[in-house]
Amino acid sequence: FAILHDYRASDTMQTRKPPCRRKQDERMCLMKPLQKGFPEGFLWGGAIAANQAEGAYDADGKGLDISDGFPHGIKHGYDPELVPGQFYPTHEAIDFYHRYKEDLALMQEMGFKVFRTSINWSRIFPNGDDAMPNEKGLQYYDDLFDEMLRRGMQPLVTLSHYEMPLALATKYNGWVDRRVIDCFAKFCHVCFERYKDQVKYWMTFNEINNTLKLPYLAAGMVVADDANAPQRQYQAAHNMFVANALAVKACHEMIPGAKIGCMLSLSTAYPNTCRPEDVMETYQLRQRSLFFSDVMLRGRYPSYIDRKWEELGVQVQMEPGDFELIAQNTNDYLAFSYYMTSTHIAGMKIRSNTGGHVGADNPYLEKSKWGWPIDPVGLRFVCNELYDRYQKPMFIAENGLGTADTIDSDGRIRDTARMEYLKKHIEALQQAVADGCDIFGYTWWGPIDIVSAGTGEMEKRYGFIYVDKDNQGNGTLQRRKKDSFEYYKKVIASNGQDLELPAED
Ligand code: BGP
Repeated sequence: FAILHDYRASDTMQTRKPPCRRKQDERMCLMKPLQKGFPEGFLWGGAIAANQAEGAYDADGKGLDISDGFPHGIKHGYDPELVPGQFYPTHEAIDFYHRYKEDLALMQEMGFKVFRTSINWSRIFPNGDDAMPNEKGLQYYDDLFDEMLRRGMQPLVTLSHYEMPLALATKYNGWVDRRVIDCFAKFCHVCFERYKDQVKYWMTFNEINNTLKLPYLAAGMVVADDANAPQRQYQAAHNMFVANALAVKACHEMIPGAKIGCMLSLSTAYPNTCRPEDVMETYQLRQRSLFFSDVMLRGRYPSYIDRKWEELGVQVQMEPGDFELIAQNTNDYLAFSYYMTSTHIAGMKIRSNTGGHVGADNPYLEKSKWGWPIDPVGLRFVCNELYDRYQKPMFIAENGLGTADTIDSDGRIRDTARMEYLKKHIEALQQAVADGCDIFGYTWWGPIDIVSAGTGEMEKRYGFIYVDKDNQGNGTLQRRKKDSFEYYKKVIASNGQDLELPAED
């Protein structure tokens, strides 16, 4: 990546070159100098998803998407019929659709270099398989990306963040059906053509590995879990791999210099004990996730999947040319979300939420108010694990703390826990960079409060900016800075060097 080459060639770096003491050390001198701080040009920013922030769920020709029918978050079942009078959190969300200028001005004030959001597929193709795209939807993102650029932020765009048009999900059972590949390829083509001058950083599917854990959410699979679930999930995964490869190919052909990543949920699990069975099974659990990046970054199916499929009775339908396409069109970088770690005991039921695996408690870790264990060292561990495995540039696309915030009588929001979480995770990231991991950006999840994907709550807040809205939909939608706003601003201004927390008052 250009920015990475730039920083390695910079003067500051050259002055840190280790001295050659002995002749045999000369070989060492050819190695790149140790990266201490964050590289110059590091992309600091924040990330949201269209469906969790925009609202305007039926404005300007938008169709329903898979997130629109859930009163309590998108993992809690599926209902294509909207019930009159029922409150649906995504329908208004924080009205980012109409207020993005005000919100991006605040992001600019914090010094954001990058802003990650998604293009809601159902704004562009309301039914997913329409003959023509919806111009009003296209225009909205045109204006949005222009505004980001005007404010000094690179748009980082997710093409599919839990927003499949509902019509495709019901007609085809989501990604289980190969015909969805053409619909997605057309959507990508339209986006690349329209935004090729504005967007240089792309990613295909948000947390694609959730296809095995939260299949409705990640793959639009409306048919409930049953004995055939693994067959359908792996079939959906293959279809998404083909679609991913087509998107990579089109992106490279249509937008010279653009980078397109894959994106996974890579919060991890440790073995609960040193019992070899726990260790082995935890490793296999990790393979369930890394299977996805193995295919998309290495360009081939890993050998361990044959046995897995045989045990599960899975037979994935593939077409001639699929392997070549996947092999020739691997992603440029690995983006991932990291929230927490859990622990695994051999034989335990595998459960997940939007933060990752939900396993057995780790006595060494504290938990957030929503029960997510807080583990900054785990972030360093995961970065090392992934860089050792792929040697591809990495982007931390989501990391954050969802918690309850209250406004004090003086009008301030003292979100100390959020600042502590941020500080510790940036320190861990800095360690990972010093370990040699090639990391080019970090986007805090939910820099402004948005709707929770997992539970549909507003009051599970991640933001540096508070939004006046509660879980029932009451509130003025007024924005207000929390204490963490100034803190993140300082972190960015110092390129991750000044992490000192403000004195409590
Ligand atoms: C990730 C999703 C995001 C986001 C985040 C936090 O899995 O990519 O969309 O929502 O989790 O989860 P939640 O909103 O449930 O707290």
